[in-house]
Amino acid sequence: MTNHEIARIFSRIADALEIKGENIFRVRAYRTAAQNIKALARQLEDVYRETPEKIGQLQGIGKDLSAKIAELIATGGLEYYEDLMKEFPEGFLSMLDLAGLGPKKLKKLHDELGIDNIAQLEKACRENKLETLEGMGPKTEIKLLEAISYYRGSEGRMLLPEAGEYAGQIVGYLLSSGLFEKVEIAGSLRRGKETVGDLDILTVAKNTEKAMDHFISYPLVGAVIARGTTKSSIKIKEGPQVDLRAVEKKAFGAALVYFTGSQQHNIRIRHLARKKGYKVNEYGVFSVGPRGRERRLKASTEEEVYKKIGMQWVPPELRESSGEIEAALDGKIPSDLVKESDIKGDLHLHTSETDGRAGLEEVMSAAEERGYKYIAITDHSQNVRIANGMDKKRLLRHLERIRKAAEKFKGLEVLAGCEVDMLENGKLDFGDEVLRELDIVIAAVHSKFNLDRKKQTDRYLRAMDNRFVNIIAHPSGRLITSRKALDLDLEKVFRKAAENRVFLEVNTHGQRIDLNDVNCRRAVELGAGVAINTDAHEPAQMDLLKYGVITARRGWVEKKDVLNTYSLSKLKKALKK
Ligand code: DGT
Ligand code: CA
Ligand code: CA
Repeated sequence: MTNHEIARIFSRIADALEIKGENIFRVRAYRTAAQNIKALARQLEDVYRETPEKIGQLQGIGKDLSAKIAELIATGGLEYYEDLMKEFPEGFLSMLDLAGLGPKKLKKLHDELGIDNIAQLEKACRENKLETLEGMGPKTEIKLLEAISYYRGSEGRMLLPEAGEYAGQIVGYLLSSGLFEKVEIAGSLRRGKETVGDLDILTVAKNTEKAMDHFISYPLVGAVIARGTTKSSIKIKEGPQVDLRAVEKKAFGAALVYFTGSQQHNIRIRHLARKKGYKVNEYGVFSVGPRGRERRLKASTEEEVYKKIGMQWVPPELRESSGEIEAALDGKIPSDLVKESDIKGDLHLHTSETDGRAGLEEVMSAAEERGYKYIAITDHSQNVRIANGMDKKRLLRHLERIRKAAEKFKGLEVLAGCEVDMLENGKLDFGDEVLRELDIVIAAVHSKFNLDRKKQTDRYLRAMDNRFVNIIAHPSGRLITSRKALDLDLEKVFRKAAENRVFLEVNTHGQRIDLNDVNCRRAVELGAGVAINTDAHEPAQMDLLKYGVITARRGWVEKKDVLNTYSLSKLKKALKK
């Protein structure tokens, strides 16, 4: 059971207790525990298997909750949770996944309109029934309808980091058995898509029967969907389906190309191969002689497969049939796509001064541990009240503290910055006399998401005309499962960014991945640069950087396009415009 799943169950329990009107301290205990668990760097399952007592010593997790964690890990379920869920109609609590719908509102909708599931909620919104309730109006209905359509679009798919976590655990489990010669992730996860339907794992097994038995005995299995000698599928309890295939070593490269996809990419590869007299499928590469006689060629690596077809190897992130085939045939695959090891620091980090959960020194040592050359501390400005934003006085004091704390960290340059709110009219939350005190300024939208296209675009353009602005945080404003992008003319924003040397963020926090892959590609095409940041609110979230890197790669972004690959001196020059 992953930390994600445990956290999700705890936060569901908190929701359920809150709806039932139970003691607020109990509700809070579950919520805090869920947050803490999500932020942990290590998997609780591993901690538990090594030293079970340690579970009880985790911050904010008392006796009762640690016993529940132990039950979840040991049995894959939790009786208390299952009983609690039985008190609600089927599908009732999943409405909480809709943006803008918390336990309080949900209770009201249930008590006053008898709404039990998403379909009923949708109907009630369309019939304008919510307007009869206090505190809700036409805007609530529009927002909820939007949220419902987003929820539907992503239903049954995981966010990329969640998929990565599941995959990491199961790959570890497979490798530790010693039954496999090779284990490789394929499918949409290998391509780095922002949402992933199911997991695909390709292997070479030493003994297929034993290997398949080991796979279907994965402790977290909810159901075995199929058990064969070359292919088996399981469904993880409360988790995704996992398809595992075992292939021959000499066909591994061909199989990896096939199962990595995308399907469109594969179709084109097969077509090109045929024109050259080859046949390519999941079983290998074959030369097709006269009278259709086939001879199997060696295809143990992907490189061999692409080479046979007369093209360059294509990085998995580019395999979406969006120009990579032509580029590979011409030898024009970008040679220096950004990679994780190019990143020299994270330029968007929060601390407990505003809504982060770690103190300055904790964040700095986490950065040092990751081997970063520099970071930026960028807490919120006053306009973001719910995030405990700082007014001018607090900000100036905070800057002083940042610089003081940084003295202890010799090999790490700490930039004292701020995530400054873009007000509705495009003015920034602080005047130039304050901004000039900052080493780095990130401008961001946290309110007025619904301005019309012209107003929203002008707001961005104006903010970017401020010469102190270095980075635009999460530019599109979307949240993958719950909020659509702002109505914004991104072409204009990207052009302005290029002109004023403002960098556009690829933010990996929560459900953002913003810019997404397509927008990254267009931004860079128009000459703008990007900054890949985690926006971490606790140090463990700094690990999510890799998902920003993979997204940028999907957007054909090269090292030279990324601000936080610069050397420290080049970075400083870029920030002082
Ligand atoms: P997902 O799971 O929806 O996030 O997306 P994928 O790309 O992982 O798709 P999936 O799991 O259905 O299949 C994995 C790969 O296997 C896919 O990317 C390409 C290959 N594949 C599966 N079915 C077909 C097919 O019918 N034709 C072709 N050409 N390739 C296929
Ligand atoms: Ca898949
Ligand atoms: Ca699959």
